[in-house]
Amino acid sequence: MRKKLKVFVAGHKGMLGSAILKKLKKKNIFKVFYETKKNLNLLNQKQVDAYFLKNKFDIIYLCAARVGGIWANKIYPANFIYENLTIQTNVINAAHKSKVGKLLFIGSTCIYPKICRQPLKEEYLLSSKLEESNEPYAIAKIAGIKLCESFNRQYQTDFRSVMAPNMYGEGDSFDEEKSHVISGLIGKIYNAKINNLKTLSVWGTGKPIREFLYVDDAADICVKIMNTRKEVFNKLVKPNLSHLNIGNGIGISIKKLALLIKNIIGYNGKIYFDTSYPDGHPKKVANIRKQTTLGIKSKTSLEKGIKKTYHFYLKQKFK
Ligand code: GFB
Repeated sequence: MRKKLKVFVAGHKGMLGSAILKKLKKKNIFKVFYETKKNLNLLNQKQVDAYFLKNKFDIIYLCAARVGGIWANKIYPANFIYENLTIQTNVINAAHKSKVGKLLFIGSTCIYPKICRQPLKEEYLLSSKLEESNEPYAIAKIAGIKLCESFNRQYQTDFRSVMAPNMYGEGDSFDEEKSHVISGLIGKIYNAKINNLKTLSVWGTGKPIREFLYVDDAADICVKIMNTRKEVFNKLVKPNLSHLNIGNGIGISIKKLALLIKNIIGYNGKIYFDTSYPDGHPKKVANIRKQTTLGIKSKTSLEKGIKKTYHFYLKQKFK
């Protein structure tokens, strides 16, 4: 019987980490490891080094991060840059020191410039100024890509980076202030409906365009990318341009998104746009030609994904 590969999922409680964990557990070729924050503080380099040296993992999914929507990024910039830089530095360095075979680093398409040709190609990275609203987070994630790249160049490690669009789905946070737009609007619109509110505020102008990836599809794409042989993966990237966009390449305006969620929830009040809130990136839609070359694609339509997320929200609320 072939020895099972030892896989560590850092951030297994998060939306993407829990979806990847669920997927990996279904395959019986992996022995999957994960730890609570109490047992393993990823901000503590000594703890991370000791844990990795003790377990000698074959594969690592680095899903642990400080994440949040546009407003969370505005009010907690220090947390976003410090925690993401520290966690990724500790994990990637310890992965090298403990000779981990393969690591996946996950970032988002906010790494691309504020004003940029669309759809966003990997080579547009660092071609001009970043979007102010999430610059600390974006700089941390760009540093994470460069960390993986530099270890690969110097030590021939196989540390891969994928940049996802806005993800949503089961396990998302629905906190009005800190959440991303889909989960934020689901909570707000549901409350407006049950409280019979006449109007509902949507932040910004409603004009920005976003690409949304359902979290189970994101997990499926991540696992498939990690199962891709190194020589096949390395044909798609360059030593100093090693990240890959993942997603579905489909954009929708925030206004159309809000109307879609309003119809799914069955809210009949009026939507107005509160421009005292920022818009963020005018447009963030990824060019996913490299992902497509691998024959990997997302399956869940936005409408179906929102309905599943809404049902998860209700289940959570009334459990
Ligand atoms: O998803 P979101 O918070 O983050 O906002 P970003 C997307 C767009 O939706 C912005 C608008 O234009 C928001 O102004 N919006 C409208 C709302 N109503 C709401 C609402 O009720 N809640 C929220 N959250 N937005 C994030 C980055 O940028 O993208 C993160 O800040 C990360 O760091 C993530 O990169 C993927 O898409 O603007």
